[in-house]
Amino acid sequence: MGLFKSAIGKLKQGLERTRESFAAQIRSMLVGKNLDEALIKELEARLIQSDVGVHATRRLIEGIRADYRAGKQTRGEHALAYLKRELKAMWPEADRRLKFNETPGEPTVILVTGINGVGKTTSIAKLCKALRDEGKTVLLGACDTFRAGAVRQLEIWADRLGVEVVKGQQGGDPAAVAFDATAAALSRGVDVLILDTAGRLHTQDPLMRQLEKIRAVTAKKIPTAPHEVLLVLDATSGQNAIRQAEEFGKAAGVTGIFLSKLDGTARGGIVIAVREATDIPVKFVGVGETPDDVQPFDPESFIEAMFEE
Ligand SMILES: Nc1nc2c(ncn2[C@@H]2O[C@H](COP(=O)(O)OP(=O)(O)OP(=O)(O)O)[C@@H](O)[C@H]2O)c(=O)[nH]1
Ligand SMILES: [Mg+2]
Repeated sequence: MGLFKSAIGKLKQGLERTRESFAAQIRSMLVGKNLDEALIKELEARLIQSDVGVHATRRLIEGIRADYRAGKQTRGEHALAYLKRELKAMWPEADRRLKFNETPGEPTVILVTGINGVGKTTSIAKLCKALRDEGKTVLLGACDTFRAGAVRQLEIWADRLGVEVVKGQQGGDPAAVAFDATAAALSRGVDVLILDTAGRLHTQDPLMRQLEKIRAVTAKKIPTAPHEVLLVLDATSGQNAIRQAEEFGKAAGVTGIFLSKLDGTARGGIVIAVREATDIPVKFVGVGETPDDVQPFDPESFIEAMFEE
């Protein structure tokens, strides 16, 4: 996909816990067994218990059962191969790419949102590093004026990564910072502006309106902005993450998901449930706490890494 090198080793490491619990159990349930109705039922129960979700499970199991009854699948290995193939096919290629501003000379604006503590700021550092590695110039906007220390946290990352930050007053209007940052990105001619925002819940009306205002002020300067609204979801939060994707998707015009903290969870299957519950593509996964710990979400390598022996 051009942007971001895919380091399979890192991804495998990040998915270690998911592989050990979820995928290894499915493997050992299926490998070396004859397929029968009881085994299919057992697989169904296991998939539902995991974060794959009820809908995806039903669809996958119906496919396996139909094949079994038609005599096309007779072994557990057949079901496993089917499962992997179907899972990999759930994500169309095109919508996983980061969208850039196509107007020459204008920056791409990426707005990053999500609830408290999911990894927004860290994920911004990761995106920033990956974009810089691709030779792009990056500017950061510190629109989290709410939490004490938030600006400083972003500045520390910025110093390490060699980029600049546009900031405002602690407690000031985040939309004013977004406006200044967009103006600065335009006048400095940077390629990408990434806006950090304070954590918020979709139920907090004033904060959701504030997000809308941030979007609107960037569009005042650059009519096509923001080009991406990335929702950061914490993979360790399981089904809660699905609700956040649904709610933010409706309220914040989310264009992509950054799924963080995959390394800390056995719940990597959550990507499947997110896909089933929303049309929002997962674009990136976070697999650790350093700026290098980011991967483009690639279903092929993701599912392979998840199910590897
Ligand atoms: N293991 C692991 N930890 C992560 C990952 N991403 C973020 N973190 C950690 O999660 C914690 C919160 O990260 P932040 O980036 O501050 O989260 P935030 O969403 O900006 O938080 P607020 O601004 O307070 O809402 C930090 O300790 C990060 O190091 C990840 O992919 N893996
Ligand atoms: Mg933050």
